[in-house]
Amino acid sequence: MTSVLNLAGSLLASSAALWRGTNARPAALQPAHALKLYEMENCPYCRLVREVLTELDLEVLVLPCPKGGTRFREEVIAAGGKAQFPYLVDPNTETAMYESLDIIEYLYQTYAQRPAPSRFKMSLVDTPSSMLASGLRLSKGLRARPALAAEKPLALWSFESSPYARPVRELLCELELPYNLHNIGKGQWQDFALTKIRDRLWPEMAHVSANRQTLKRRAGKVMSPYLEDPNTGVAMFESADILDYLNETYSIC
Ligand SMILES: N[C@@H](CCC(=O)N[C@@H](CS)C(=O)NCC(=O)O)C(=O)O
Repeated sequence: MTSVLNLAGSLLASSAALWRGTNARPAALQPAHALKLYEMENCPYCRLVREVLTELDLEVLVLPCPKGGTRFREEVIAAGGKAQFPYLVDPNTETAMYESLDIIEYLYQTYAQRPAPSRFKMSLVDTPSSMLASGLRLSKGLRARPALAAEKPLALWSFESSPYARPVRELLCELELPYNLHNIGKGQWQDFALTKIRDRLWPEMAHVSANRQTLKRRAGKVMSPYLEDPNTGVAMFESADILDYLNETYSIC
């Protein structure tokens, strides 16, 4: 099992962030090519952007830039002039930008065709609560650790507030492993039931979210996190198994 303390801390962090990044109301448009997000897992501003990516159900390639990282930080400095995160690149519109609130506004304007959350609320409620969530995770998901590079990006199926997925994202960040993030935010009330119970009660249930449907087809059930590694052919559920796999395969300390 993922250590109980780690999981309890992750649960507290999701609560501190007021469980934003749980529900999905898909954007009206989907980007033809995945967005790219340069970020650090435990950066409070990056969390705000990831919450919106879950809420809008947008596909994104995450390029982890932990402190001391050497793989993707230079790309941001070369493109934007400074090492500041989050940094979003949208290949569909040839747009690139810093600043979490600008990125959120851009995502709503471009893909959701509905208003973004008010800047007032974002500044007074969302940002401080995201800072509290980061404080609770201390240095997890913030500093680079020596690791082998992955030739191809991994794929992670999760939603932002998932307490089990957070430790996996933290490790992916520390190991600077890029990954395609397939958001599986909750789109209907049955999604709040535990996977086993839901599958027993409604075995034929049609998921409303496209990513949930795809995950069910690919892996037989919908549960967060689910990791696929195209470099080794490995695919697995269970956060503790995923953490062991990533450490054994990529960590070199
Ligand atoms: N106002 C910016 C603040 C972003 C920011 O301060 N990010 C920190 C991480 S939390 C950063 O990039 N620090 C530079 C570094 O870690 O190298 C936003 O909302 O995006």
